[in-house]
Amino acid sequence: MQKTFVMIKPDGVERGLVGPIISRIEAKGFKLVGLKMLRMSEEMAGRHYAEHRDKPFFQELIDFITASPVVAMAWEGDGVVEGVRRLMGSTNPLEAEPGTIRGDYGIYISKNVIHGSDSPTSAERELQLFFRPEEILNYSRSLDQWLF
Ligand code: D4T
Repeated sequence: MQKTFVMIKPDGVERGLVGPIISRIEAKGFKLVGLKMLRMSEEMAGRHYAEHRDKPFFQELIDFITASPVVAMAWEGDGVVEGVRRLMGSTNPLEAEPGTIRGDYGIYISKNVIHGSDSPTSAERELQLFFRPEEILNYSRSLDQWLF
């Protein structure tokens, strides 16, 4: 079954949006298989956002993501990578559709509340960065027959 990495960013944590965001992904039917809260180090943030190292917004991004704790999660389900991206909405919250997480909860691209892997390959890399193998759980829910 496909897995993806999702992170509630420091703005989402400090604004008390952890519960509402998790509720939306749970209500969709995806399965939570890993969860932790942590404060990212500069080194870890640099690895997570390595593809943006040469962008003008890189240092601002690192300062923001390390400023306060984040909630890191592993979610599972058929099509979960694309499914979570659609629940999140566009990167720029002002362009994200109302009804999406960023569309409902954000204004600025630099404070867009949530991260979700953009491909199965990124998901694998990001899950490995945040979780040890034994921290991602394998279990079945009695309602899986209605969702999967
Ligand atoms: P993340 O990776 O946070 O889920 O965002 P996206 O996948 O939707 O978008 P991204 O990789 O293009 O951007 C990563 C991260 O950088 C911030 N950002 C982006 C920013 O502060 N200024 C900018 O101009 C851009 C393009 C927001 C998300």
